[in-house]
Amino acid sequence: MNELLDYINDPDIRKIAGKIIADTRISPEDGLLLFTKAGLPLLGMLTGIVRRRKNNGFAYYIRNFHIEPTNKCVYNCRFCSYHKSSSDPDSWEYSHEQMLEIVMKFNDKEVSEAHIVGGVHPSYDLHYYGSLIKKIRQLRPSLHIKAFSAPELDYMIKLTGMTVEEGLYRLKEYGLDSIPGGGAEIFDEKLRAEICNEKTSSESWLSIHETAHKLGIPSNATMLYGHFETYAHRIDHMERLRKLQDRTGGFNAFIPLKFKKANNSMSYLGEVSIIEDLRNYAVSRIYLDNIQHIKAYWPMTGKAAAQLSLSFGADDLDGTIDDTTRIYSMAGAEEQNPVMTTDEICKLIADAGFEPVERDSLYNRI
Ligand code: V47
Ligand code: SF4
Repeated sequence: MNELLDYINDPDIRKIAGKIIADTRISPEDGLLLFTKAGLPLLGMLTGIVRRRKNNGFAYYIRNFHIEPTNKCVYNCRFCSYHKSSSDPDSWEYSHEQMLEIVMKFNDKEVSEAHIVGGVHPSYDLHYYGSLIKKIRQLRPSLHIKAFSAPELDYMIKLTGMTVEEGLYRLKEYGLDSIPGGGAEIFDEKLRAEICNEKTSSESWLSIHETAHKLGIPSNATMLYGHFETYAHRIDHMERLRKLQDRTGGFNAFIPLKFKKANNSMSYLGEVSIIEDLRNYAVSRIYLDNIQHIKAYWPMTGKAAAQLSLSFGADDLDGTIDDTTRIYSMAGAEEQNPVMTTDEICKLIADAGFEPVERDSLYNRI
């Protein structure tokens, strides 16, 4: 392994590579240097070491489906292609019955997770969503319910007049199992004010996840990249997550979300290249040494890029999805009807040189 160090000319990068090989935590300054000075081939080798150490040659997937209760949203994030105002003819809001019908469509299918997220609806409170979860649980008791991003939770809990702790406790009683990673965007306050001024602050996002972890509700974390942010903003974002994870250990996975340009008011920015995506996966895998899994969400990346990301730190491709999400197709993703059979997902993983492992929501092998 030390031979690898002999080929690195830059003394700063050689020192950081030494730390990575020795399994020593890298600093924010090191993270920034990796982003700015390390070439992609070297990042691939270094992240390969970390990935093997953490997840061997395994690549995980899950049989899941999404429910998107509504695309009506009280907020107006500039990057979002999904939300609509209540008066918009393209807006929707499903009744409980309609959402239970979606669950029943999977009656004869082996699915282990329902992922429920949508817009922040102006009038749906915690009890509206809590009773939905309870009905889903009655219908399919073994299903893991991963639901509601921190901004949705923040709003529905406030509407009900509870504290975050009371609200999350109540939702857990209703049957909530875990929380997805959405709404984190980018934590830098100045940048956040430019792209999603109105919604849940970075401090609140982190505090909602910390409270959830303390109540025994695990969660995921995301980062929206490829817009106005600098590498320093990305490192700052990951540093805040790494610190929280040191305290709680409650994050299961980190999911980098690349800004997609279609149908939103930041379209003029365009999209970053796949090289940038791979660099970002690699540095994330190295930096977030206390988060076990890095997810490449294939409905967003496309199948080929997700496959490639497995060699740059990602170890999880999310799931079969079964054409139940619109968030990324509305933002211009190439997968307009995201669906993959388990055979397809396994082949995709095996073709990339990894061993497919079906998992449950908590990454237990099925
Ligand atoms: O928070 C919205 C993002 C997120 C765009 O936890 C956009 O397993 C790119 O969080 N370009 C919601 N991104 C999706 C999400 C998620 C997805 C998959 C798995 C999990 C998980 C969580 O989508 C939002 C926002 O960051 N988003 N618009 C866009 N134009
Ligand atoms: Fe609403 Fe979420 Fe879209 Fe923001 S990203 S406008 S909170 S649906």
